[in-house]
Amino acid sequence: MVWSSRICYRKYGNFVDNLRLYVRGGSGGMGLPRLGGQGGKGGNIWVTAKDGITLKKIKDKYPHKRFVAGAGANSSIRALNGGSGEDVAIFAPPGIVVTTDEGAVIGELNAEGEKVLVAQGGHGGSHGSGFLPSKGKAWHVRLDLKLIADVGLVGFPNAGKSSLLSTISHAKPQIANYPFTTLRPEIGKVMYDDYRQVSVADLPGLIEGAHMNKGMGHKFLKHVERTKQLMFVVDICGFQLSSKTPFRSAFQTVQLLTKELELYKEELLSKPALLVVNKMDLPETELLLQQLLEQLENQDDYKGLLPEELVPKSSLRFKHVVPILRRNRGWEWKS
Ligand SMILES: Nc1nc2c(ncn2[C@@H]2O[C@H](COP(=O)(O)OP(=O)(O)OP(=O)(O)O)[C@@H](O)[C@H]2O)c(=O)[nH]1
Ligand SMILES: [Mg+2]
Repeated sequence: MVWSSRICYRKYGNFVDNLRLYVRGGSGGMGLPRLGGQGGKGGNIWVTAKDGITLKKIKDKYPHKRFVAGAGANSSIRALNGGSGEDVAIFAPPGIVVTTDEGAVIGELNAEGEKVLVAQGGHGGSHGSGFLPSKGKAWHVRLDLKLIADVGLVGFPNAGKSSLLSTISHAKPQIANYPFTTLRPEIGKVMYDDYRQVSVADLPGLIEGAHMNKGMGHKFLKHVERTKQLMFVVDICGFQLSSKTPFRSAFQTVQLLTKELELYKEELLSKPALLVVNKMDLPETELLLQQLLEQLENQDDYKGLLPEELVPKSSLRFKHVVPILRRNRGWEWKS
């Protein structure tokens, strides 16, 4: 690998893929021994799946990360049965697993509306408990975004994502010279000599307007959300979906991919990213590569290459830019 780190780099780490919260169910209310009155039950705490929420939003909105449900009312002469304490709902994105601090699974949220009880309220005091209430459950829980893979391949159709995965792992994705060959994610495991493993998700190609559900749209972008790092793959010769759509150069495809991620969820751009420049074995690509590197280093100077509304607000800075080429058998890092 030769072309490492020519381009330098924003700070990463804004993307939140897990969160630790303190939750406490409400205490029960006191019973009333004299009249046999029952105290109210303490409120529960639920984690409820809601689209459009991210773990980062929860963190920003509740920096203390502490949730306490309402206490049950004491039994009184006027209200022998004390009222229940108020429940608390913590809204979280679908696609998370809720665990204890030790990692035991409490529940999973896969679709909007599903909910998991994370802290039960205490019982109200009653005859059975000598009219003394109990406290609510108090502990830490974790919300973990379910990652489909460590690395997600992000690129326009036909860029060579599946080809790359088939070379670096044992996965056998379908490869063909037409767009939208890959219709669903496929995971390949890359094993290093020291037995470390990295999982790489081959994802369906992305097109302009994906954030508005064009092409594979949301389905695709949702998977990008569930990877730790992004690996952009671009065809050095550029991309044209059809004769009716404009031709896009490699640099423009990088900008457009960035824009689609930005429009879908800006947070995605804070993941560490790598750029693979593919098909460097094709003729006259050396010059195109030089041009691409120049454009990546001075992105602001080349904003005018796309209509303003298609240019990302801030450019993505890649940790590495890696040109690769295909030789007779397999792929090689360009050297
Ligand atoms: N010359 C050359 N062709 C390549 C290279 N990598 C991939 N291809 C060809 O490009 C075409 C598309 O490859 P795929 O791997 O299917 O592309 P993809 O990005 O997975 O495409 P979608 O699944 O449609 O998004 C195939 O015909 C590949 O043989 C390369 O490094 N050099
Ligand atoms: Mg593919």
